[in-house]
Amino acid sequence: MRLLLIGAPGAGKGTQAELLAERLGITHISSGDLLRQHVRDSTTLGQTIRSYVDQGDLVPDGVVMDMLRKPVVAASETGGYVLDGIPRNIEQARAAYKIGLELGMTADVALHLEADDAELTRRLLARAALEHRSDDTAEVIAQRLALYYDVTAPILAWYRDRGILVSVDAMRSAPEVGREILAALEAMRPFLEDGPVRERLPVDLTSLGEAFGAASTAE
Ligand code: B4P
Repeated sequence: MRLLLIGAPGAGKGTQAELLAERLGITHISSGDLLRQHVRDSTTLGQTIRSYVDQGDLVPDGVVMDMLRKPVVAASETGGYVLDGIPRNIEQARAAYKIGLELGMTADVALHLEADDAELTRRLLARAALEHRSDDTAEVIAQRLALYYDVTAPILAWYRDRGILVSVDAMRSAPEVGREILAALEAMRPFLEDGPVRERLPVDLTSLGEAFGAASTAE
């Protein structure tokens, strides 16, 4: 299973990616973690990266895409990946597709996590109190959200046209969102294994929250 996670900052990409990687036995690749590791290691590249991340700007595409190939190659050993944070714009979407084609590992599903701005901001400010990430300040969060709508959200249409987009209501608790994603992937599995990509239709689960979450309480 090869998955992409797309969502605004705070939508739960990192949270769901961890859960999916564990449940499906696939490799979690997080662009944010890879970038922050460079900053922590104080590499020359890390100093450049820091200036972008701290201001809530996107790190240049070349830097991000150069980091991607090695972990995707490594992921072939686990039989799949969940890519969290890439792509962030159409250039990255095309570049990731190209790398996937070269390695025979293009994404099966692009999962779109949907949540409103008030909830996104609330979550990121709550995380700021715990983790002190340099980019979780009110001002930088506003900049990251604006950038998401400006350059990231438009790529959803590209995945919708390719027939691999699945949209999920991410306003509920993390376990509920995770359960819904896993149920959707399970239902799609035979189709993913056998069906030609071009014949797939986009799936929108955002209005099915009650059906998936109503009977369960947060874990
Ligand atoms: P990321 O590390 O990707 O950070 P993020 O967008 O904030 O998402 P994250 O995965 O951390 O948060 P999540 O929603 O899981 O990027 C950081 C920066 O790196 C970017 O701003 C950019 O500068 C750079 N960057 C990364 N990728 C790049 C790329 N491809 N190109 C260029 N630059 C790039 O969780 C947020 C909080 O919400 C957590 O505290 C979590 O516990 C909580 N939460 C999650 N789900 C919840 C739920 N359902 N209910 C309640 N709380 C929930």
